[in-house]
Amino acid sequence: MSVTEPLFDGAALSADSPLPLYMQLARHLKRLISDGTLAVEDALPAERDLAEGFAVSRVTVRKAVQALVDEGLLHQRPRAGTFVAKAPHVEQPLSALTGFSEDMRSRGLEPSSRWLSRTVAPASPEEAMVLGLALGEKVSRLWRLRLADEAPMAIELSVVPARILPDPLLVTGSLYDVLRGLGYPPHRALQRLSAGLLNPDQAGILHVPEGTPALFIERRSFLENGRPLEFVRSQYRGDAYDFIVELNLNAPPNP
Ligand code: 16G
Repeated sequence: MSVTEPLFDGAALSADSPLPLYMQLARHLKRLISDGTLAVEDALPAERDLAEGFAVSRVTVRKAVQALVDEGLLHQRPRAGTFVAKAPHVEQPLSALTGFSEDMRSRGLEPSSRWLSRTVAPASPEEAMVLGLALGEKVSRLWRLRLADEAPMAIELSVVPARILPDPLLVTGSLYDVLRGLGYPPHRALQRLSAGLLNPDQAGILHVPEGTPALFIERRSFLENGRPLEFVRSQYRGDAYDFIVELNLNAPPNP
């Protein structure tokens, strides 16, 4: 499908803005992807039409499109054009305790993260209860957008006792690698999955339309000695993930 009319919004770009025109155009196209005007696999109009429609140069259009290709939001097919990219589709077994980075690498996808925030602060009553902390004890909170091959996959808020992870800045790539390096490898986890719809903020961060179905996952991980290690709340794009469970006859009941 090809989209034209609602795309060319004369007010979207302003010569008075301090933001370069190509960034304004990229931001506008991003918004059209987030609000569903441009859906997955929609073709972008030709470079020439975009340049005319927005009254900018073709170089500006090229730079804006390239920025979105680099972010994984658009992809280009030789001789066919530029299309809204689909998130990679991942099938994830629920029985293995692995981290996002290793999961993506094992599928040949390059994991990355964008920080939404990272703080050290006293645990909330809920965090203190889940992580078995005394009131006032500190936690490191890592709120990240997780990407695979530059495509947004999930939003994840990981909370770890500060006495285990004193500084979230230690985490530049994989949290689990850092925890293992500090001598705190995750040993066991409990996970709760539920279905839901992304709120406008979450949808904006994941670059999908508001109300897109998602999987909400809570994970509590423990050390070998049974002490709580992390409490994670995440929202996974429903179109990007299948979670697979193996069922065995006569398996022992859950603890
Ligand atoms: C996964 C885990 C999350 C963990 C993260 C570590 C689920 C639902 N969650 O996303 O609990 O904190 O991996 O990933 O699987 P990292 O080592 O790449 O930072």
